[in-house]
Amino acid sequence: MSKDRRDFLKLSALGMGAVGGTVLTSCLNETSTDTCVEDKKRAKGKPVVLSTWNHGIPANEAAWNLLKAGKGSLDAIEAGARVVESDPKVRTVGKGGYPDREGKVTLDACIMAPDSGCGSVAFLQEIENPISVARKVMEETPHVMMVGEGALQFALEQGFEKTNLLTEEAKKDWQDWLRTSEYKPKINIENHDTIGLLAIDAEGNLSGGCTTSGAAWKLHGRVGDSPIIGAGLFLDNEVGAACATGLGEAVVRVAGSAMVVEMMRMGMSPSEACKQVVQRIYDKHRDVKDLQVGFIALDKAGNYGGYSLHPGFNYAICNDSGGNRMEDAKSILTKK
Ligand code: SD4
Repeated sequence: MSKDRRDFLKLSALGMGAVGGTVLTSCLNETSTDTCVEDKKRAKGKPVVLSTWNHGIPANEAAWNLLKAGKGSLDAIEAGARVVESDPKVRTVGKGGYPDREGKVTLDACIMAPDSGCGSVAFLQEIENPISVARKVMEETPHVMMVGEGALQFALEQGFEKTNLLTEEAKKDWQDWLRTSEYKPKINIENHDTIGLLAIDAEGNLSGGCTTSGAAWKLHGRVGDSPIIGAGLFLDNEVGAACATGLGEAVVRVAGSAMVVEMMRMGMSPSEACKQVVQRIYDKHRDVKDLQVGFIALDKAGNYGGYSLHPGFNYAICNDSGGNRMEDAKSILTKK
């Protein structure tokens, strides 16, 4: 890395520290201030981690181990996401993820911290753990989002190594797909889609992450909702956190995760807030036969929930009261 670039990154990161380090303590009005203080008390000392789909179980386990050891929610989120990114059997995240129609695996990820600091990478190739690159973007640069070649260059400068993300199994499926080359996103792909994770630590602080290889067989260069702060992931440490899975184009149209958090701010429970946003997506799309979206949300008090458009979406929840287990989300549509 050139000296100029190194100095720029260092100085800018210092500048960000000053802004990002500000602890958000205010609530909207006097009444909600009381509520926030109350909720903080209840959440303190009671970590929770919540993740999308079945691969949420191993992700939660890694995150939980750190939370129980007293680590912050941001470290827990990164650790949980990395487990799934590095699992070559998962076809929708990281190494082993399905490629685009040109046979290239391109990854999208973002992370968000309790102080509303955030980092994101999109259209990143040949790097196994984009969640960690996203964290570096947040911590080492003045930026929020880096894409493509620039993001890869940054990752290499930060010490990440190039790796082949296209496994033989994923390549074979891609070659089978090439025979028809029909682009039709499948809903609930093999029941293990994008991983979105939300956590609250023993201090009552929220963090979140989202990481994916995106829609299988997408156009080369396509980016979904997952790395977009406000769409695939959003949190406000005074209120709660939310993340999305499913067809990213539909989630982006309604600023999905930000909307879920705002609905919680207005007083809705996590699952009611998720339901409202799924309903909004439903109302805006004429044909929802092949459209799946799902949200999970966690509020400041440690309450959680999820909702999807079609049945089939589930999430992994881990807390002191019930251990690490799967729960089915409710859906707006029912099985025919
Ligand atoms: C995307 N939301 O790229 C991601 C992928 C996903 O179910 O979650 N698919 O649109």
